Amino acid sequence: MSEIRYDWTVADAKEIYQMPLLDLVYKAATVHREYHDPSKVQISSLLSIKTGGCKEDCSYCPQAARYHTDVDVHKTMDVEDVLVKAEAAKKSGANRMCLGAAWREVRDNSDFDKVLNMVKGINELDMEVCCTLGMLTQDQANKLADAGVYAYNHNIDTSEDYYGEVISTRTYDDRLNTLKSVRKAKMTICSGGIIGMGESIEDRLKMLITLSDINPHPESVPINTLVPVKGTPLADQGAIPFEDLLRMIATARIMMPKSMVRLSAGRLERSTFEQGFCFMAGANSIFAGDKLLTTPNPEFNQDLKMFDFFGLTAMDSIHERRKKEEVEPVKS
Ligand code: SAM
Ligand code: DTB
Ligand code: SF4
Repeated sequence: MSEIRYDWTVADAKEIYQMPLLDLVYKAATVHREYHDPSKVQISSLLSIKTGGCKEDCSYCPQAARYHTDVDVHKTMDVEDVLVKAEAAKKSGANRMCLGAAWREVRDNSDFDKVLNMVKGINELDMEVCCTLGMLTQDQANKLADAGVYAYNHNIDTSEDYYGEVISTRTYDDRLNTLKSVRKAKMTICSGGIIGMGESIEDRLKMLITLSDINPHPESVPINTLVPVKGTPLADQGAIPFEDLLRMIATARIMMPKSMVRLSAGRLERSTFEQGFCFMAGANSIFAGDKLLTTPNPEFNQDLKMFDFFGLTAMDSIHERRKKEEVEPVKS
């Protein structure tokens, strides 16, 4: 088994990243198969429960109030409406729901109470719940965990060095502190970032090093490709070559063998074969549904066809895994 390491250096990461492309993919695929069933991909459905009007200045984000984008701003949805959406997602095959809110941080108010009730309701549908709501205090993290949140998504987005080029209204340490609270509350950590914001390859690798310094590694690592949105400062940022995405996925897989690596935003720009290459190189999670938070994503049926084509099937939710473990025969 490949060793789980928490001491990767920039030189190590570069050595991996720069391998001949097919050797890199082969190595990543080998590590992937040591720790995961390569036929299984986790499918999450994403729902924006509060859209736009955010006071942060994340320069990639269409939901920051200060940029003039076309997002349909709406206040926090009602619990019943969210549960209707969750049921619909379940009917179409999703067993995991991720709730996103355009907040800098969670406030202890009636909106937070609503979120706690959404989480309880979605768990009652036997679906796994993930939230991404911005920064948290320890008390808020504990409350989310008690309500049944399985994973908390909080991206570090890029390297510490490049962070100031992208966001000025919070620090890298603010993000890392929330991740500490998430772990302490016993939720699983989902943290990754975005490539294609003008950062260097070294910045991307440094981001992976920060993530792989977390012990144990984040259970889930989303790799987003920037979706350039009109009105944001990064609207005219050019597209990155597919090779960059593939190398990034493979390097993340090798550095964090046990983590789920999510082929996140940006799939609409990638062909079926390019996505297949990413699954080969260790990606084993996607967001499905025709919308991410505010931007388009491939149609669900198109993804199902792609899964059939590659012989992939959906991974069980935590509820399903727990049930199966319960019924497994006791070994003598
Ligand atoms: N407001 C919360 C926060 O910032 O943590 C939660 C929602 S926020 C939209 C979740 C993540 O979406 C961000 O951390 C960022 O990594 C990703 N994201 C936002 N806009 C994006 C874009 N245009 N392209 C790719 N990823 C994006
Ligand atoms: C993550 O890493 N990517 C998702 C999720 N976590 C919440 C969000 C992507 C958002 C892309 C831009 C949008 O749709 O607004
Ligand atoms: Fe707000 Fe999150 Fe968008 Fe930043 S990424 S502007 S915190 S919604």
